[in-house]
Amino acid sequence: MATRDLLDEAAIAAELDKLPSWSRDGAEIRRQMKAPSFMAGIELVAAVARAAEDADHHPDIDIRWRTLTFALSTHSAGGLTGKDFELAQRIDELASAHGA
Ligand code: H2B
Repeated sequence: MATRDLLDEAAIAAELDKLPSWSRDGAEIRRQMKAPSFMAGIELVAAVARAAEDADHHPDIDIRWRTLTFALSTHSAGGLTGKDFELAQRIDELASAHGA
């Protein structure tokens, strides 16, 4: 299980290498995706919300019709931790399962 300890730059770069759909923006990582329909996007957001509750780690979510943007940062630590990369990986799996 990932911790909420801040990762150093080398560790962040190594994690990002494993998640090519995500980009770094300062203290957060972000992925934008397009769902097949508005309702498919909403269902994907609901699945991500359940995963976030299970992980006790919550993304910022922006919904614009079919375009979804997820941003992850560990607010309590003030930056990126293993929790962010663990949830990013789970969001990738859910996105694939929802056709996004
Ligand atoms: N989500 C995110 N992204 N960052 C946090 O620091 C955080 C969270 N803290 N979800 C959690 C909940 C914390 O409030 C609980 C008490 O563990």
